[in-house]
Amino acid sequence: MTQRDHKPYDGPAGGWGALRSVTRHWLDSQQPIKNVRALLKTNQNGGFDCPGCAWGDDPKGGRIQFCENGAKAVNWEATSRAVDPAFFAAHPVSELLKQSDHWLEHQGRLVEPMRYNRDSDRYEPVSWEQAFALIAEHLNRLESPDQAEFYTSGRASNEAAFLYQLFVRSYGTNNFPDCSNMCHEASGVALGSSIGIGKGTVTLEDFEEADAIFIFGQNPGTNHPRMLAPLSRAVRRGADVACFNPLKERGLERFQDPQDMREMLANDSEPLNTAFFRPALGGDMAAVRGIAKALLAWDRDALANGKPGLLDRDFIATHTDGMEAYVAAVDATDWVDIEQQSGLSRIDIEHAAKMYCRAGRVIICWAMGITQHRHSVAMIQEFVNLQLLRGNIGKPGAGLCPVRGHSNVQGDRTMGINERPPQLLLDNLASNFDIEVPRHQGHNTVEAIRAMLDGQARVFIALGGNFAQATPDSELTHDALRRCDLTVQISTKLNRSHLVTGRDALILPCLGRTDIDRQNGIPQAVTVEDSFSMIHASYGQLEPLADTLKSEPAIVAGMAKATLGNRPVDWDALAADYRRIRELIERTIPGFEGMARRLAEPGGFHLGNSARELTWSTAAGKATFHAHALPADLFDARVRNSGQQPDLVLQTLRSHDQYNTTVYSLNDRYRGVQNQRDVIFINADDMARLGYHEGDRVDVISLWEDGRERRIRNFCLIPYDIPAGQAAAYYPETNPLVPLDSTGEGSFTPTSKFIAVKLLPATTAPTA
Ligand SMILES: Nc1nc2c(c(=O)[nH]1)N[C@H]1C(S)=C(S)[C@@H](COP(=O)(O)OP(=O)(O)OC[C@H]3O[C@@H](n4cnc5c(=O)[nH]c(N)nc54)[C@H](O)[C@@H]3O)O[C@H]1N2
Ligand SMILES: Nc1nc2c(c(=O)[nH]1)N[C@H]1C(S)=C(S)[C@@H](COP(=O)(O)OP(=O)(O)OC[C@H]3O[C@@H](n4cnc5c(=O)[nH]c(N)nc54)[C@H](O)[C@@H]3O)O[C@H]1N2
Ligand SMILES: [Mo]
Repeated sequence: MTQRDHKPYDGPAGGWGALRSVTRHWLDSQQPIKNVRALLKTNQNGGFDCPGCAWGDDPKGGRIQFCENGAKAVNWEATSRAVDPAFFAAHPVSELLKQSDHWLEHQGRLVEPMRYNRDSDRYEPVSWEQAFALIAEHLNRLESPDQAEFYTSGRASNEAAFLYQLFVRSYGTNNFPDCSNMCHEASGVALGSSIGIGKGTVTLEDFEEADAIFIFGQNPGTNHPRMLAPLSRAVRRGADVACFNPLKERGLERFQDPQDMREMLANDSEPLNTAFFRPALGGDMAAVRGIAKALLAWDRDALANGKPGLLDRDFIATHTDGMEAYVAAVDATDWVDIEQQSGLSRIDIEHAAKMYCRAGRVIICWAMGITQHRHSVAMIQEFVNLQLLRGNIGKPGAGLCPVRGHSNVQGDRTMGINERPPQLLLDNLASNFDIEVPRHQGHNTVEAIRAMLDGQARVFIALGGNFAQATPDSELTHDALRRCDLTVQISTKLNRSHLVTGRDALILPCLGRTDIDRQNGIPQAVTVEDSFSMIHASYGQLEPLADTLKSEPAIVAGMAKATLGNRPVDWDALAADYRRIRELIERTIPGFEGMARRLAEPGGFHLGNSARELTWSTAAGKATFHAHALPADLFDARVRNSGQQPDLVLQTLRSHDQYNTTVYSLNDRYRGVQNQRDVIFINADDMARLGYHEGDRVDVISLWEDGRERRIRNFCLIPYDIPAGQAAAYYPETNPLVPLDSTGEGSFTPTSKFIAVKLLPATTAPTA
């Protein structure tokens, strides 16, 4: 095994390092030639949608449309290694549980349906019919449909998601815990209440027209590499880019476009940022409040001196509600509190405010550094407040851009994967399908875990994802899954969720985005929606690894038919031709009228966005200012009630070589980490203050009032350029530390970017 190592990385993001890394993953897939051909079809018309992130495709098409990490995602899915019945016969589950997440997924693709046998502690082959019958038997035995939980991860296509929600609602529940509960939920909640639609208002073209782009809590060099191209173009044409991130993430600093050969050969890297601000964790709301405070003060000065003001008063008068209360809240916020909570000086904030004000058109982007906090909803509402002051919504080159994670997480919501479904959707379902739809709210992810723990929920079915690892409070969550009568995982690859089983458990192997999906011999298209509300078709390109695999729509149809018979639709007929599913989507989901025709357009079609069109579906009928005071304390009272003082606040993030719980390798190139993931990034002064040295091994515990011990063991301290008082470490290894009840106010999202922790000397020897 190669040496563990850490040394600072001084190359650019992208560039030759990215090409080298892609090549390695190509070879590792064991079918490099096939995959090169497939990669050239990534995000192309007639090709497949990259199973990586939800960034949009270049509307002009052409050229290469994948990035280093997209290539990793494709090579990871399209491998010739198979996890077959012989593999399961050789490995009891208790033995597999000892393996790392990386090892498990690296074994290859799941190929046959398997059922867990408690006596042999092994998964054994089962036919698809028997598997569906077992699911139906369990579901039909429950006293209430609300005793089942139906999880979705954001790779499921629109067709699979639509069918799934139709099945689950016909069965009788809205229990749709979803990966987006852990992801951009706060964005949906905040935007819904502020502008009447829970989605971003910009399109990819807007990035070409913005005068300034503000990026909060996002690491695009790793997680949305294709975003770096529009950013680098923006900088080159003179737009400002302001980054708010406690870590100087490489992709936000310097970037080399591997798709641009001239740049590569000249070995030039584009200095990306025009300004970099390093806030305290959870401090962005205070920072934005500061920008608004400076803006309002300058506006008053200008007016007092007979100059034009800085606010867009026409826009405010015509389109907004609640500005007076908001201005009063800003006036009532002291600079002392703003500086203290944001961790930024007034001078820095005023510098950001100048960049903001001199731009006629501003886009604000954000991701998990914003959404995974206790006050995320208020924080995102503050982004909207600021944009409303300058009319920066609904005009070209300006708007709000929550940068989504999974490639179809936004589409799944649009299709109705929602534990709090809009009335309109329920009405449409009831009338189109003549069913009694459940009207009461269902469980989100955290509520689902509680329900399983309490014995209220007995069956857990997952359409993709890795529930056991992606969720908070791992020990409790694993306990919750183990209490179920039945757990079902519809998956492409082996992961820990298959090993943390209910009394009965099934693995149902499915086709992935790269696989050709034939029904009755005819290749099917599926559709997806990106971060910019563009809907387009995706066609798999590679022969499936085994003919025992089924598509997600076929699996959903199989479960539905076994459970409900031909009620309320002919499930087999729908799964036999996805155009029939799309006809139902057209009739049920607003915005999809004429879907079949509009899909034929190159690049697909835009769903439309009411806020972009200056129509406000809010309670007030206008875009709404929300006037919050800054949080009195960033720490939850339940941390304070633990009776202990935290040493540090920990954020959990992604390495460059992982996709959520999928760990491609143990390296993190841009942060200079090699062959290890059990590390804590810490400021050198904090390390000294706490009495540790570089390379020391520690246990980490988190603080919460319930007194339960949440601990991760034997992590290595890496001194890092990180603001004092903060630490960072990789997800999912850190999920045992996130208390289940530590969630965002109004969003219920686990606060994965703000965990109060203490370090203790390690109690066990290193594992590897
Ligand atoms: N290759 C790859 N691509 C992916 C994924 C992947 O795992 N791998 N995951 C996909 C998914 S589902 C998602 S949701 C996205 C995630 O995309 P990101 O949100 O970029 O993912 P994280 O690694 O969680 O990075 C969070 C960033 O926010 C910063 N941050 C943390 N706390 C704060 C804070 O309080 N304030 C500010 N200003 N910054 C903060 C961190 O330093 C880090 O740079 O990426 C998607 N794309
Ligand atoms: N501490 C901490 N926790 C977090 C986060 C964090 O930043 N910090 N981030 C949160 C976020 S943003 C998210 S989105 C969640 C992610 O949560 P999930 O979406 O549940 O997790 P993934 O790791 O993306 O799921 C990987 C698994 O999906 C399966 N899979 C892959 N492709 C397909 C497919 O096409 N079809 C099917 N059916 N299965 C497939 C494979 O078996 C693979 O093992 O995690 C959340 N948890
Ligand atoms: Mo996500």
